[in-house]
Amino acid sequence: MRVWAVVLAVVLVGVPAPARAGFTGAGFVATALDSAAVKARDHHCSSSDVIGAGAAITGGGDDVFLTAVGPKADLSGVDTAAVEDQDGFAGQWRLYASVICGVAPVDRKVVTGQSALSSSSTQAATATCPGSSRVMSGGAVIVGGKAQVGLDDLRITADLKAVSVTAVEDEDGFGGGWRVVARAVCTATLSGLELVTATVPASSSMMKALGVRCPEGKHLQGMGAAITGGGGQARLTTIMAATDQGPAMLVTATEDGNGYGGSWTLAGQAVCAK
Ligand SMILES: [Ca+2]
Ligand SMILES: [Ca+2]
Ligand SMILES: [Ca+2]
Repeated sequence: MRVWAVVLAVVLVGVPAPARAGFTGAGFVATALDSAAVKARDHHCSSSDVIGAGAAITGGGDDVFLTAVGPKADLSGVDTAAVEDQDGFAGQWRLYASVICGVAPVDRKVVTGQSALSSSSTQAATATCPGSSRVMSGGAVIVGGKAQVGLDDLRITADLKAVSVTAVEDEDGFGGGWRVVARAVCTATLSGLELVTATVPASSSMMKALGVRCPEGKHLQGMGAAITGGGGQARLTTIMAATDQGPAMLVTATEDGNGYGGSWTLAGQAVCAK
């Protein structure tokens, strides 16, 4: 599939580390291709800082949930995890961890928000950047959920002030307690910071995908994605840097195993800066 040709063609973009803060490159690693029920993968930057991160599931179709995506809370690497759904998946699948590397702004700070531990079918958490700082990248983690909660939104607000994460229980629900965590990496010193958002038109197609590119002269710093109208029956499956296409990110989402009759949209977000 062309979408995956784009993902898999991602290459390290190696440019000398600039003295000022900003992007230096992006890359990815993957787990083994097998049918393990739970997978996690870390990734790092060899000679610079983790400034943004993403994740992707391939081969898992509508049977695997993304449960962690984004930079680690201490920014030492990336937080990437996925799990097969409640009735499992016999096929082989892979989890990709995508990292965006650069010279971190000196003032960067990680802010976290989380929902209360409960069995509410939809839960949301927001991480808001303090003062005049704004979001350069974000992340989401589903805690608990036992393979029955899907990621709906890792949304960066239009004013770049916050990361808003929403997750939803699967179609037949989940009786246990779980929570969702939102993570924002914030800075007030990155030059030319802007958010570029693109949206796939509403439809009931089983799978949706799109790429979002930074404007000429700017680099990718972080990524967001959001499903609207999925009724808890569509979930995010890719939020990944695709730097062979220039400074761009790729997002995909898919309906659950028995589909969804409603119409839904998928948005991808690229946080860009000079
Ligand atoms: Ca299944
Ligand atoms: Ca369930
Ligand atoms: Ca369904």
